[in-house]
Order: sequence, then structure tokens, then C-alpha cells
Amino acid sequence: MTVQLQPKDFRAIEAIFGAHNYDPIDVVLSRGEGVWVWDTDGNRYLDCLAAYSAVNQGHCHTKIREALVEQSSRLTITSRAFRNDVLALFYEEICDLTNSRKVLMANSGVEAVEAAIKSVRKWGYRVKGVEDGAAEIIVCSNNFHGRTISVVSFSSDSVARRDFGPFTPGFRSIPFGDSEALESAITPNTVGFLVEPIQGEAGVILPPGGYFKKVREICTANNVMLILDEIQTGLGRTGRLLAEEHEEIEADVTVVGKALGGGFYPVSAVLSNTEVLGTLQPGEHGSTFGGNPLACAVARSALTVLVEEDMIENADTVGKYFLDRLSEIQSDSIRDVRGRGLMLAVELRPEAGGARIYCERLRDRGVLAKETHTNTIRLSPPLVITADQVDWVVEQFDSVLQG
Ligand code: IF1
Repeated sequence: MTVQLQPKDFRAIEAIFGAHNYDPIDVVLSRGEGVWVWDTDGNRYLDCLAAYSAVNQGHCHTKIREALVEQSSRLTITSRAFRNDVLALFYEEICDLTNSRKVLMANSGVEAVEAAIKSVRKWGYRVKGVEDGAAEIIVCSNNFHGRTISVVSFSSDSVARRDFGPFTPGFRSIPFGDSEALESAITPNTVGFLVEPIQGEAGVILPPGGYFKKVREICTANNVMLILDEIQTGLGRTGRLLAEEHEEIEADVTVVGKALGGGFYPVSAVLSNTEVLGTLQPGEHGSTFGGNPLACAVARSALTVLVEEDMIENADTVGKYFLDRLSEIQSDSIRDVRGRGLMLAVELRPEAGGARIYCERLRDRGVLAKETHTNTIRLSPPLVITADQVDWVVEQFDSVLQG
């Protein structure tokens, strides 16, 4: 006999058995297609979170699913102890698309961030000539790069760090958007500057114009590797394949993840010039699942779909339209509307009572969005959203902000 669980049952069972490390909006989803998701009662919602940008291509994209099914009936994993016949094809394609020289594959985003840190440190010792154990990496305050011990070691978010020490040394934090602070923080031991092109978790914070041009110059002048965390901004989210294109710069090391797996599979990668990843030797880094043929097949398809179905251009044009339409909303509750491409945020005034209640009202009207910090609603729908759908979302926004 199958028992039909009710939404309250899912909540209760999760509360009993699960670690309470999330506080989800109460909606139990059971199906997705494109920009839409459905709950267990059959109610439909427009997904304005896109699984934290893991489903830029839209939920359950048919072509990526076919790639997954096809590969999964042939060969899923070999480990990297043996070669497989998909890895090389993925390497060539992603290097070609992103103008990179070398790739290292991993699974989650933070794992790729860790691999970037390790390889840049090694570059520092072996190529730059930093004394053993002295390498420093500069990061920005209010960064978000993931949840491992080393990565929360340089977080400025007390909730992300509290009770998790002792922490990893070797990081120094400066304000985001301040190129002079970067210049002053660099020492002969600085090997890298790790930064998000747009700070996501911090609330979709765009840097001042020209910031990254200066950052690029400073890094080059000081022989410091510029490491861009494009895990959230990459793969079309901001209306370019990589957000660095808006800044007309090229990073030395780029980290991608999330939508690289098309929402089907965790896939991440470090992309770099020849020197940085070129330092790694057999045995120095690896993972059981990294670079497996199923991951590579899914990632190849995820990239192809993004490019061939013009999703990046759509993010650019529909993103601009979305920002314009949100900016037109007349409401005393709104403090700021900002973003680039389809990485958008509406910041509410503190008097509005917090973003969470608006996210819940939006849910009641068929729009799923999630607050970040207390007062900001983040909007990052799948890149296949249309202008008509944007109009409808804006109507719902308008209603909940007037109510
Ligand atoms: C959570 C935000 C999104 C990231 C950047 C690395 C990672 C992420 C720039 C790590 C992950 C997710 C993780 C999720 C919340 C989240 C997020 F709220 F923090 F800002 F996407 F919107 N670099 N971001 O944004 O990647 O290891 O998770 O694959 O609750 O931790 P991961």
C-alpha cells in the first residue's frame, strides 16, 4: 500500500529526521518543466530561484535528459584510474568556449573553489617562488564561496563561521569594489585574489564600473593570480557566458559549477591558464566522481543547450526588461532594484518587515523566490523565461508590495 503524504507530513518528517540547516519556504515540489514547478497538490509556480542557478537551462530540459539517459545506459563512471571516452571531448569544448587552457573537473562548487586555492598556492610556491607555507590569498568581505572549513575560514558571515573553528590561515580580506584596498593588501607572498564578479549571497552587489579592469591591472603588475568565482554568475546568468565579459577582462583562474550540470548532476570545474593547473602532478589532487563520463556527457549537453538555444542572449534581453519593469513598481517598501542579466534583486526598506513574508505572499500567488539576508528578494529564474512571463511575475510583485 502506498501512503499519500501531505505537505504537513513532509515538514514533520524532515523536522524529525533531518539536520535543520535550512529553513525552506513551505512548498513541496514534485515536478518541473522549463521555468515552471508544480507542488504535490498540482499547483504551478514560476521558479524565480532556479535552484540557486543550477537550472539555468530550465527544469528537466529534454536534450540534457536525453544525454543523461543515453550516457547512463552506456557507461557512468570509471574513476580516473582509467580513461573514459567523454572527458577529452568535454575538455576541448569548455576550453574552446571559455578561452581556457586547462581544466580540472570536480563535483560541487566549493570543491572546485578548494581545488583553485590549492593549485594557486602550489603555483605560488613553484612558479612565483613564495617561501613554503607563506602563501596568502586575498578575498573580499561579504564573499560567498561555499561551506567547507577552509572556505568559511575567510567568510565574514558570523553565522557561516560560528562554532566551526579552528580555521585555515592564509587569507586576508578587503572590501569588495575597492581596487586601492587590493593594491595595499598585496605583499610579496600574495599568490591570488579570489572574488565573485557580482556578489550573490551578499545580495547581488555589483562592483563599481571599471573596478575589474583595475583589479586585472593590479594582479598582472604584482604577479597575482586573479581567481574569479563564476559559480553563480557564470553560464549565462548575467547575459554573458561568463560575467568577466561585461568587464572586458580575463581571469587567470575561473571556477564554474551549478548550471554546468544542467540541473541534473553536480558538475564543477576549475578553468585556468597553463601555469596554474599545470603545476598539479599525479596524486596531488583528485576525487572519485570528478570527470566521470556521466558528468561529462551531462555537462557537454548543458553547455550546448545554453549556446544553441540562445539562452545567454535571452538572459541579456529579458534580464534588462525584467530590471526595467521591476524599477517601474511604485512602492514605499522598495529601497533598491538592481542586477545584471537574470541575476536580479529587489531590496526592501527595513520598515517593510523583512523579505521573507513577501516571498511567502509571492508563493501564494504562484511565484517562488527566496530572501537573502533580511531585506532582499533575489530573482534568478531559468534563462528561458519570456517577456510575457516577466510581466506576470512583475504583476504578482506589484500586488504583494501594495498589500
Ligand atoms: C547554500 C547563495 C546562491 C556560490 C558561489 C561557490 C558556491 C556558491 C558564488 C558553492 C553556492 C549557493 C549555495 C547555497 C546558497 C547558494 C547561493 F545564497 F549563497 F548566494 F546560489 F544564490 N561560489 N551558492 O554562490 O557552491 O558547493 O554549493 O555547489 O545554501 O550553501 P556549492
